[in-house]
Amino acid sequence: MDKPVASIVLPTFNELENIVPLIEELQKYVDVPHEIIVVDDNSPDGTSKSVQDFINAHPGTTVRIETRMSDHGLQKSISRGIELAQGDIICWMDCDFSHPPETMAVLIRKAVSGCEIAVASRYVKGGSYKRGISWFNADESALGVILSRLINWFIHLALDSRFHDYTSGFIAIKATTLRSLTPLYGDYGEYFMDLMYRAIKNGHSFCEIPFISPPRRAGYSKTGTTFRQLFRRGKKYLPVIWHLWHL
Ligand SMILES: Nc1nc2c(ncn2[C@@H]2O[C@H](COP(=O)(O)OP(=O)(O)O)[C@@H](O)[C@H]2O)c(=O)[nH]1
Ligand SMILES: [Mg+2]
Repeated sequence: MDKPVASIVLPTFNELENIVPLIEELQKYVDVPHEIIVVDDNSPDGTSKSVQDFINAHPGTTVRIETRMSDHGLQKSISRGIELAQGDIICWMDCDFSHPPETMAVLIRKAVSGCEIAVASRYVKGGSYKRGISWFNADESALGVILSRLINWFIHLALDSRFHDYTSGFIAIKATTLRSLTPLYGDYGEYFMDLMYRAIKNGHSFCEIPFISPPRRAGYSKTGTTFRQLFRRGKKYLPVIWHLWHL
């Protein structure tokens, strides 16, 4: 294929039941020439093999699989996808259907029409969560939603209040802009806060698209949903906020 307009990076760890349906839905909704780069951290559930089987069954497909055998991690996987990406617009999202594929198509359309950094947001008018039922231990628990809101509210006040969803991780960004802001720093959700704050501080423009985040469709959250797991994750944000505050 000619150079793709958009490169969609899909970081996965144990997303066997979600990844091929997600690829198929992205192909249905995204209406510009694009490539899809799955970056899998050698998931024990066979995520990489299922993508390889999909590629074998679709000769000429623009889907690629990159299986990382060591040095695992979400941000490192996204960074590897960025290195491989050939499009003028680079995108990434979670692969559990909590980030709807039709919203990715909207982000790409925004980026194509000139928005430098298009981010899908739960915290602008029209955005929200579809709640899980239980407070504790259920996937996408209400507790997790409340802690995410609290973290975002705090970051929003402490850093730049023009931007709303600092832990979104659902983005389509002009490749030249992104490459001026890499390497990414941070391990899990913090990298996104760091990226967006530096982007805004450096004068890059952005637009925020509301989306409603449903619970993951299948499989398990890697963050965890108990108070202890969420607290352990949330506490990693504090030193990053402190660092960014002093930039
Ligand atoms: N490659 C890679 N992907 C990861 C890793 N951890 C999580 N992911 C992916 O990152 C996305 C968000 O993870 P998820 O488990 O839904 O976390 P949560 O939304 O915070 O509960 C999903 O696409 C995961 O498959 C990792 O260590 N490596
Ligand atoms: Mg998730």
